[in-house]
Order: sequence, then structure tokens, then C-alpha cells
Amino acid sequence: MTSDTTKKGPSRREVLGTTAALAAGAAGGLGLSAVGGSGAAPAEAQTRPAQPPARAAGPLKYEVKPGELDEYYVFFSSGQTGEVRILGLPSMRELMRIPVFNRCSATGWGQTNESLKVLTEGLTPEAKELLKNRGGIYMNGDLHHPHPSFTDGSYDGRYLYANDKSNTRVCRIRLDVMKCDKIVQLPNQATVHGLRVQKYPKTGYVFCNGEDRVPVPNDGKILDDPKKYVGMFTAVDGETMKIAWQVMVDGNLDNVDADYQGKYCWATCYNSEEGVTLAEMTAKEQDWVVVFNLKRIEEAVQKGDVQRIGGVPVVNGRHGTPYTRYIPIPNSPHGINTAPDGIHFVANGKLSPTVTVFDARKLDDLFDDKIQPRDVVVAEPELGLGPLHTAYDGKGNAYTTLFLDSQVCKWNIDLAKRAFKGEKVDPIIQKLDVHYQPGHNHSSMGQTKEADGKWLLSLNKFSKDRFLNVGPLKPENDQLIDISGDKMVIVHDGPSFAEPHDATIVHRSKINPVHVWKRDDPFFADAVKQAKADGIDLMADSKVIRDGGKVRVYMTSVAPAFGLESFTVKQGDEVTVYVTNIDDVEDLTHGFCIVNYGVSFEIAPQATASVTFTADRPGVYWYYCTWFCHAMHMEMSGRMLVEPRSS
Ligand code: K7E
Ligand code: CUA
Repeated sequence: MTSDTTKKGPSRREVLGTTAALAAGAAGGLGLSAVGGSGAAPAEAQTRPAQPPARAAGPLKYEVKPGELDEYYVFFSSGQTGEVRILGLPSMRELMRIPVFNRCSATGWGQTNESLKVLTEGLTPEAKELLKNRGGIYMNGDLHHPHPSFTDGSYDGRYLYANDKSNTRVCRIRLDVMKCDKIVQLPNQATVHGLRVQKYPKTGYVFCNGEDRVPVPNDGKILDDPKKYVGMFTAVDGETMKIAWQVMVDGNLDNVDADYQGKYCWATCYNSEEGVTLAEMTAKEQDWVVVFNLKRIEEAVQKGDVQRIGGVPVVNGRHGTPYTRYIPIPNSPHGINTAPDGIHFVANGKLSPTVTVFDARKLDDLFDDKIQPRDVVVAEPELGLGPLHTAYDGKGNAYTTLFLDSQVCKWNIDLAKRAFKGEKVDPIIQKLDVHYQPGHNHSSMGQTKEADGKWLLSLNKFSKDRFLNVGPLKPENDQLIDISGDKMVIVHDGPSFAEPHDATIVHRSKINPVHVWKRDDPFFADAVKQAKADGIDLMADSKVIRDGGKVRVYMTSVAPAFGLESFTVKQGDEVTVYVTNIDDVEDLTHGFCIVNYGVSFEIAPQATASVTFTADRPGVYWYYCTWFCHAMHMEMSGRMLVEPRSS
């Protein structure tokens, strides 16, 4: 599958692609790139131009000058890094990282009590057991699909949800403070891959595809007996972050998306063979799109037509049940994407050079058995090799990534439907070379009914020669494409570390974060409660409270001093340090680090943060502020004195 990525000679860019197009102006030279198919690079193109490519030929301004702000937020996943990143678009500058499934040295995520609560409270009992002797938390995550909450078909700025494929978790990030506030692990399910949210009337449900099939319960009684493995689909309640219900399905679910009416969601589904080896999984010519009927599932849950497994209601949604329909499509599909017209959705072929277009208005009839599953299909254009994901411009056009061809294919939905009916029309408008091997792509606001047709991001899995060589491990390459004109034009290459798998482009008018924390924020409510019980005013007091073998150290931080210049504990004490940043100034963050004790965390303005540890080594341990906060920042320090245990 990746054979052409191993070939040297990517410089067909200079021959066919964007350099020429940019130099010639937005409309120039693009017919050429449509010729390129597969990555077979012309041998003559070995020299690189001495000058960087000419800039800004496209009609959209993409340079963001010093002091100017970007027009869009991009929420990037980070794949196996386990965090969420925020970029500005069109500058493609990385603005912030939000730790989620990873440990973060800078912020103390995975160490502070506030983050540990988020990381542990939603784990299944089995996971808690597994992690008992491993510090209680998973150290890895694989964050694929970040999607903001909706109200009435567009983003409402409340939350962002994302999956962890590696440990079957779903997280929620609060967009007011850009911190993760909930993580839930899905029971009865192994891996959660596809994740999308309900678009209407609001989120609502977070839809989570179980990819791998496993025995349920997975307790070792069933092992190498794949016929007894179960595939599972989960709806999480996005408000409570509890499991609303699950549906047992046939096959392996891959990606998912929802409608704009609040009635259905749909998932690509491979391995209809239900095999466990590559050969078994790809034996048949056909797999499915599975459509879930939300109302019928909710009714079944209400009536109790469910099994209760692992504490949650499970509906049987296999073939022949009223809750689902399985629509046959070519083998091993991948992405599935709802168009902003609220009518069409597209499944991407991956192993098939086609994408399949469905008409959501026909689904009522399908569930009433008035039509056959394939009657919902209204087009199936052949686009090229390895279609993975499709984005939209809100003007009737679709943009599909072709992994094997290293291209983005722009095509027209209406033309594809006419061709499907037999008319002699070509739905393909343009093919643009991207560098190289694109996975997801995203258009500005394109996953909402407010798609604005301005920008497209192509998230490319390989960068090869596009950047200075940094050794055998290369960055990925995220390319920004202007789609506002008739032709797509690449305007920016952006390297990124493993792996901005997926992204969402949100207009800045939709997001409104705070500058400083509110003192009554639930994120550190436990600390506030404990302080109250100890008679401490967190905004004023710095004091040590001894409570048997437990010691609670409360201190303020205000540039450039901590409220305590030293504190004393005894060897063996369980120490909790609470630091409250009483500075009420935008961007004035402090950090608290105890040297040689492995303790470090961030305290943003008006926040309280805390870490609990055992003072198991006696001695003098300096603590210092890690966040540059003042001209006297270096002097913002103090000493923890640990008295030896008296034997
Ligand atoms: Cu979003 Cu690879 Cu997880 Cu497509 S999936 S590339
Ligand atoms: Cu406080 Cu540096």
C-alpha cells in the first residue's frame, strides 16, 4: 500500500504541481497535476529550485502578519502523542497543546490531583485492576478524532470530544478553559475508532465505533474462538459523559458520522467476514455501511428490550433487527462524511477506487422495508486509488483524499448523481498533488451546515523531502489549500509531530475562551472544598496543616514569590501541596517544581492546582517557579525541609 512512498524522487512537485501553479497564478498549470497518478516520479526532476516557491497567488490572503489574528481555530488530534493541539488558520501556527491521554511535563497533566481525577474516575473496573500497580493511569493514548459539540447543525463552542483508540476511551475538553474535564472508558468494547457527535438538535450523543471484535465479557473464558467475538457501537451522553446505550453489530466498525436531522447516524463497517487475519478480513468483495436508527434504539432502551452488560444497556443491532440497516458497498471502506446539504453522505472506498454517495431522505423507507438497502445509493463515482476521507465546500463540491495516488480529488455531487443515472458526464473537476499520501482532509466549517468553502487542509502521512532532514523519524506534512476559486491551490506546508491524524476547522466567532480562571470553577472544586474544611482562605493564606500522617501545604503564588519561603514535613508523610495563583493578570502563569522530587505543575491565573506525594527522602529540597513570570522569576523559590524519620 505504501510502495510509492518508498520511491525516491518526489520532486514531481516542481514538474507538475504547485510551484508552477502558484507562479502562474491561481488558475494556471493545474490541468497538469490531474495527469499525475500514482507517484511514479519523473526521473528528470532531480534538481530543486534555489528559491522557495512563489507566494500567495491564490485569491485568499493566507499570511498572518505580526499582531494579526487568525480567522479559524483548528483542533488537531495528535494521534499516538495522545494530546489535542490548537492551530491558527490560515497561518498554521501551533497555538497551544491540550494534554489529554498523555503525561505532560509542563502542565503536570497526569500528576496533579485535578488531572488524576479526570484520568481515573471514568475507567472501567477491569482497567482500575490492571493499573493498580502501574500508578493508576494509562501512560499512552492514541487520539484520532476531535469533534466539537453542536447546536442546531453548527458548533456551539461548549466542548470538544475525542477518542483514544489505544485504551478505548472518550474525552471531553471544555472549550472555555481548553482543559479536558471528563474521560470515560467504554465497557464491552475493544478500541474506539470512529467518533463523531450528534449535530441536531444538539450534542447530545457522542457516537463511538468499536473497531476490534472481542469476547464480551473479555475474561479469558473465550479465547481463540473468533465466531464468539462481538463488535460494539456506543452512544455516550455528551453532557454527563456516561454511556447512554450500546448496540451489538456485525463486522468491524471504522468511521462514523451523523445526520442533520437527529434521526440517524452511519458507520463504515469492514470485515463482514468477521475474520482475524488480513486474508480473512478482506476475502469478500463487499462490506457495509451500517445505519443506526436513533429513535428505535432509544425506544428499545426505554422498553427494556436490552441486555445489561457491564452495567450498560446493550441493544442487539445485528442483521435483521429493527435498529440497524446494513447497506452493501465495496470491500473495506474507510471514512464516512456527511455533506453540509443535510442530504448526502459519502463512504470512502479505500480498497475500492470509488466513493459511495447515499441520500439520507430515503432512510425512513429503508427502515420501513419499502426499499432495498442499495436503493439508498445515489452515486458511486470512481475517483482514483485509495479514497480515505471526503470534505465539502458547501457549494455542492466534495474533496476526497486519494492515499495511494497522493492527491486530493475535487468532484461534484450532482454530476456524480447524473453519471450514476447513465448521463455521459464526468464528476471529477480537478486532481491536486499533495505531499504525500493524505489521510484525513478538512474544509473550513465543512462538517457543519455553515461550510464556507474557503480552506482545505490535507493531512499527509509522509513528508519525505519537504522539510530539512531531521533523521529517520520524519514529521507529517499538513498542507493548506485555498479552495475558494475554481481550482485548488496549495499555499502552505506545515510539518507536525506524530500525528495530526484528524482536525476540525472552526471559525473563531464560535469559540470564546476565558483569560483567567473563575474561582468557582469545578475543575479545582475539590481543593477549594478541602481548604474550606481546613479553615484556609486559598486567596490569602499560606499555611501547613498536619492531619496525622497527612500534611496539606497551602500556598499562594504572586509574582515573584510563593506564599511560603519554606515548609517542613517528616519523612514518610503523605504531602499535598496546593498552590493558588492569586495574580489576576492575563497570561501570568506560575509553575511549581520540587527539585529531585519529580513534582511539577502549572498554575494559570486565579487557578488552584495540587499534587500529592510521599516525602520518602529526607533532606533539603528547593522548589521553584517553572513559568517565566517576572523579572525576579529566578528568585521565585523556596525550600521543602524533610526531617528524617526518628527511629
Ligand atoms: Cu480517522 Cu486513520 Cu483513525 Cu482515516 S482514520 S486516515
Ligand atoms: Cu512565578 Cu516564575
